[in-house]
Amino acid sequence: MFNKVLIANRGEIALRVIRTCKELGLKTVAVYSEADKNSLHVTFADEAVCIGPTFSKDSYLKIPSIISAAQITGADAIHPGYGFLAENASFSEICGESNIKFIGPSPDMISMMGDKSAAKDTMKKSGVPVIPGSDGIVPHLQDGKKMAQEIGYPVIIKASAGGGGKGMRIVWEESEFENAFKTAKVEAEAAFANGDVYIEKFIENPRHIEIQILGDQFGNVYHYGERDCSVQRRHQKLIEEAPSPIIDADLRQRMGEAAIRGAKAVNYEGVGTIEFLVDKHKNFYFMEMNTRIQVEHPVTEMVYDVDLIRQQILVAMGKEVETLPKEPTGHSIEFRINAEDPEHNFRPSPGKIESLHFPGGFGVRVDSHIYQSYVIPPYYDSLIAKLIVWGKNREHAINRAKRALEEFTVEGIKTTIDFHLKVLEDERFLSGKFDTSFLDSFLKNKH
Ligand code: MV4
Repeated sequence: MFNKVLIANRGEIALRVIRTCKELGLKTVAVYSEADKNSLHVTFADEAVCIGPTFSKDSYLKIPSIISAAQITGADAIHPGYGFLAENASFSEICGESNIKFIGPSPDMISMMGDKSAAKDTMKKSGVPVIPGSDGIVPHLQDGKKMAQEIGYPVIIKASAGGGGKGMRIVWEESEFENAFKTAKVEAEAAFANGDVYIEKFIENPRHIEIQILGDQFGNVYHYGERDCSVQRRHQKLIEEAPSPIIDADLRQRMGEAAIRGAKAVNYEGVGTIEFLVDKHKNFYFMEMNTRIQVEHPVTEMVYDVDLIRQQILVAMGKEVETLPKEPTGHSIEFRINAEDPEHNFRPSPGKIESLHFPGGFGVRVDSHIYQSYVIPPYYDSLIAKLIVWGKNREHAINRAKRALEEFTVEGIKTTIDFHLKVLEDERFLSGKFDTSFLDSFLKNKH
């Protein structure tokens, strides 16, 4: 058990966690960088500690400062949110050694899932479908070439320490293999200090579908259906929804069962996400597992009527899951409102919010840390708000999203609000027939 939670994060997720902590009767401690002294998470937490200068590496990523902040305030648990230290095995380990409950997985679990090749191997061994490819990492060029020929082109070379799209190379034919293999290794070494790569069949135009799971300390693992995250640009998700327009009850059950099988095989505890690629024949394949709460968790919350952060904290306390999954009800869509200029390649648009109005009404949720006159600093993530709508069905949710986006006013900076309204006019989005290539072609045609 614990009584006081330090939130090792900033922005909307810090607020999101503080809200649930308050509802659980837990005391909260915010940490902040010098650039964030006027942030809402600082205002809304019971206590706040400045942990260092502006740059993340000197503050939100500085483990000794965060542990000290917990010790000074008597916080006996740390919630890492997403990003920053959420999937840092050393941080999880140091929390444990400092007698602070890390609200997230063990260091070993984080390390294993962070090693994409090892994670895939574990899933395969537990009976989860994986993308055909090399068994583990491929150290030598010649073996890789042979492997690729066996798999059949196109193939994709992935950095084992990568994930989220970093250090990937698609190879369409054998003549390109040598160059791709070498550059992939060099890039992986430069980016992750680990040049290990593995090879897979390249699945063309897949959908990105992820299953939300939740495990407790008694070995129970539940799944809360899927989220469709196919609307992305450069591996940055912009729109997510639940349920997926292409998943029926039968496929949901099969993907859910596969995810649970994988999670049980590693005794997974807490919230986690199993990412799958789904091909045009609706075959699904394990891609990666994320051992954190995700940005897009609210769409699952809306259709499963569950507070996932609350469940995450309860299971970290050693309690049983309160809200067991039933069938999803209605449809939910999340729109990421970023301080970016879609007219100029989504370049960051930090600065002062001169005027602000949040949409409201039935079925509309806004998770955000911004307020009128707040100055968005240029140093961190550009996410300034998440608009989450719920409707009785997809069409209802889309109509509600249109009116909510029209109500949403942010002046002083550029945002993705109008961009989302344009996507909501696109026939492919409206029909639900889109894949991970949708946004690129949408942007090519219209802008
Ligand atoms: C793939 C793939 C096709 N085939 N693997 C992108 C993020 C990283 N986690 C893995 N990714 C992909 N892996 C095989 N074997 C296509 C992608 C991919 C992608 C996946 C999900 C969402 C958007 C994407 C955009 C480009 C590539």
